Amino acid sequence: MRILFATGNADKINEAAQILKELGHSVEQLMSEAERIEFDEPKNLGLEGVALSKIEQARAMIEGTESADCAILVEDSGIFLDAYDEWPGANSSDVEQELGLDGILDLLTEEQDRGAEYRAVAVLALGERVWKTSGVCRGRISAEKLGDNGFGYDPIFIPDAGDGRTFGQMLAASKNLISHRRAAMQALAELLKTPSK
Ligand code: ITT
Repeated sequence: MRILFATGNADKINEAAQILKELGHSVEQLMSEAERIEFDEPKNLGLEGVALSKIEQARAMIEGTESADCAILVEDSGIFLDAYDEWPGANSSDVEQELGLDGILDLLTEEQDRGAEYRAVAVLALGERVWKTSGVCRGRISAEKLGDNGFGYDPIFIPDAGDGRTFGQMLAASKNLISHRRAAMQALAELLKTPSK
């Protein structure tokens, strides 16, 4: 299936495209950089609320255009720190920009719980049909920034399913085998095999 991903985050597109390609789907960005619109993101509704809101906005945007018959994908994701009652969650992007990864590391003292997880909610719409899935990747926050790969919080996130390195130290192909995005996209690909809503 040809899937148009409504996102301004090129890293998310690359990861989703790599994962979904293996599962028989192609992924392209819905709008070019020039056409890019800022989605209204009701972050107080959490990842799922934001994703459902974004899919409605994306659907309204393509109505009457040549993309109207295509499958549209949105995904909202974030990191949740055990020590901070699931913060920053849906606000991960803003918090990353405001504090930086050094600021996040400064918030975690040696005694504090370093457990964390990435979560992703993916929503795909095709005509009137809508599919929703989610994925989680458990791990912990490292003591220092390590590695330049990936994006966002990857240099400070050590996945439990890995070998002790941060996502920032891992190749994209290795991250994509165990990430929250992999889990959400794989579940989506499974659902697309069935006609369920
Ligand atoms: P769109 O809303 O345009 O899709 P965005 O980057 O703003 O792009 P989100 O609102 O879903 O996307 O915010 C996701 C943020 O969560 C992202 O900017 C990172 O800070 C963090 N994040 C999510 N998945 C991540 C991953 O795989 N690796 C590192 N950081 C991630």
